[in-house]
Amino acid sequence: MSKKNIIVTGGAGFIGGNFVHYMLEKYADYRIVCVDALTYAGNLDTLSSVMNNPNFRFVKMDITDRDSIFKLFQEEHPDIVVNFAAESHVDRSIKDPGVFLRTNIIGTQVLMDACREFGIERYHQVSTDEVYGDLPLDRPDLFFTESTPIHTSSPYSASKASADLLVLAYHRTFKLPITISRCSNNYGPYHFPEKLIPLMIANALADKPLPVYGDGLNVRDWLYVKDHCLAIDLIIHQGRVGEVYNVGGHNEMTNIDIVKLILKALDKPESLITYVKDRAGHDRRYAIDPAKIHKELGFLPTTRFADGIKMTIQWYLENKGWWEKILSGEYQNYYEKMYGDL
Ligand code: NAD
Ligand code: TDX
Repeated sequence: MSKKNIIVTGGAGFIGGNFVHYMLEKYADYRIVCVDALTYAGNLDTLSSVMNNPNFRFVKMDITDRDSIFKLFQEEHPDIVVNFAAESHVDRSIKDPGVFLRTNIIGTQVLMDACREFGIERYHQVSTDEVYGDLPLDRPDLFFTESTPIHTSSPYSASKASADLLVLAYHRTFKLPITISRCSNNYGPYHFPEKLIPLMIANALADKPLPVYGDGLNVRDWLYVKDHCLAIDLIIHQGRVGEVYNVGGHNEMTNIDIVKLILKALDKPESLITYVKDRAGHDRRYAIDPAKIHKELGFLPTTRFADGIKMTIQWYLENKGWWEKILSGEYQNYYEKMYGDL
């Protein structure tokens, strides 16, 4: 495999951070340039072990800052761009949609304009299954395929879907060599503790109430983050230009079952479970049909949920410093606003 220079945006976040580690471990001769604005969700601690790696460069930069992004492309001439940078939390998009539109849509445009200007082998957009909206609980036979119509529920998913449409338009109109992946819910190390699994682990360890939205019966399709990294690795090297690939592993679980499993693993009582007001517009069920990526690229998840969740809980137990620092900082203001009356 020839040497590549890859710009990874959002690499100080959860999935982007895992992807940086994955790529540096797998490809000894690749150069990875991480571009991240270090918003509340970006954390340099996630990258501390690779900061001195000669194949790695970190650049603090906002993807909506056109001049700086163009200068960086001029300097780096990347072969591949993988865009993870995004505002990613649905609840925050309900409280304040503006920044979601700016980063998720305009940021995508800026990156693709830079790719057009300086040339690119591949621009990869990391999207989400949320662009398909949701499925009813009483139709377990239904799954999202790549041809399921876009039908978004939250400002977050609408911004991601808008970006996807823009990416497809740049391919058709400007022949930009793009691919898009739409993955189901990820879990694993470095997951910011505002999202379901790490939030429940952190609260259970602190004997705090576990806030479950609505009836707790909403279903998500969980994939271990390293398997998402593997899927993107396959797509950027072997995926067909212009194509969308769904990524998932057929692992549907209700929220309440996940919460109970975490409590059991940590030997904490179910009395900590507290049902709270439902999320506005709350999607009922996500379920990915991953047949295309399996058939075309041979993708199959390598980590079963039973193992992945154990490894994840263990990681949070062994890396308290990583998440306790977050809980003591700016995130705490958000938590107060979101769950203050608990
Ligand atoms: P995250 O919130 O943990 O990380 C996002 C990163 O992007 C942070 O490091 C943040 O600092 C950075 N960022 C935000 N705005 C920026 C800007 N304007 N310029 C530069 N950097 C900026 O998110 P995540 O969960 O790792 O998600 C990564 C991507 O994967 C997102 O595009 C998300 O839509 C998608 N996705 C996530 C999931 C999931 O389960 N978490 C599932 C499918 C798809
Ligand atoms: O406190 C909570 N209580 C609760 O019941 C939180 C934070 C969540 N939930 C529920 C809402 C969802 O049904 O748990 C489920 C998962 O919630 P999140 O972790 O917020 O994830 P979700 O909304 O499913 O979106 C995630 O997957 C798709 C990512 O955050 C997105 O970035 C990705 O696109």
